[in-house]
Amino acid sequence: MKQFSKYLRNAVVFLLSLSLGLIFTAPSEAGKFKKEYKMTLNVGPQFYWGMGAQKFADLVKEKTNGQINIKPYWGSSLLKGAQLKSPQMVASGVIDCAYESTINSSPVMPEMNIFSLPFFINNFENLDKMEYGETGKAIFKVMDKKGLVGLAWAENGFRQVTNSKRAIHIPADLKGLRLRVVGSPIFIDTFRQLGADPVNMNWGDAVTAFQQGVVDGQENPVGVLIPVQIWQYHKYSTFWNYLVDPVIVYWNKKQFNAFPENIQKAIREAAVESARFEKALCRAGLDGEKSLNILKNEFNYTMKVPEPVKYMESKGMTVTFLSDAERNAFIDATKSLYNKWIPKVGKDLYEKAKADMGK
Ligand code: X2X
Repeated sequence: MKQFSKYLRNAVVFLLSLSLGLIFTAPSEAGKFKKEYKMTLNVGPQFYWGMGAQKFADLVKEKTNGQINIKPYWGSSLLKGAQLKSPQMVASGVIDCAYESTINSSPVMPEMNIFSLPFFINNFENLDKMEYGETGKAIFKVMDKKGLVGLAWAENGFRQVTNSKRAIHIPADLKGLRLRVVGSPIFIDTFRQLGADPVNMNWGDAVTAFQQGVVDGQENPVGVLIPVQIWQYHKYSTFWNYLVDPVIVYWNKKQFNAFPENIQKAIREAAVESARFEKALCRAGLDGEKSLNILKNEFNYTMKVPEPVKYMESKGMTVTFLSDAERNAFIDATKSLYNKWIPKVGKDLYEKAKADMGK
């Protein structure tokens, strides 16, 4: 009798797990997806942008009931640090998806330089108007032609200059400073125009260059400056919002379009939700209470550095903000770059961006 009830119990457990298995993995779905989807990004998990990418991977897993597993490859490790190669690699399908900066895509898609025109966008409001307006649509179209599906707008942020020599108020203060910049040509053009001595370097090499004092300075947003503890190398920072670096969540087009609709929907939603979180991290303390409240109320997340400027000052940095006159001096000094760069960006796109911003 005892033996029989044990048999019966085992049979019931077996049948139950079989039916559960059938419910959760319909046989037609089995084996349909890769074990791992590779995601590239240029920074590590401790950066705000990296935290957003991790959230994307987590949300995709959750929203697809574990069917789609994304593995982040930090620090452009799949590209051996060559941060400007991500769009080609995702377009060719060697890498499945990316949580990548527009700067890093701009050599392949020159239209992305719209965000790098010096002193063009100025603030978060203008940026949002562009991303969610005609400019954003046009950029996603450009990506589509390259074999990429744009899923959401995240952020690296408005870039601020830091250096070990002096506070920068006017273009003359930049004279002769050796500055590490990203290998996207508009950066070399801009800093040469301003009288500095810019040098191209991948981010992976840049940190070593800061440590060794090979360069005097660099430029990056607070979402990078704080995690990398820039005060260890540079005492001075000028918050000039001279250009902005959005991050786009994107996927190989062929692969994305082959996903069933419910998977596509889940991935899109995860991209948008993670980007909202990530943008709020990057803007926290720079847009009043707005992003801090988004983090608290929507994501139950308390920002570790709610006041980035004060925090950098508390680490011994001198943070400079430009007066209108100082700002105008930079605008005048970089104006001529527009003649060269608007044709590369495309006059149409430039006009769309101006219209989006109401300029
Ligand atoms: O290389 C940079 O400066 C960084 C980390 O901001 C980008 O990837 C564009």
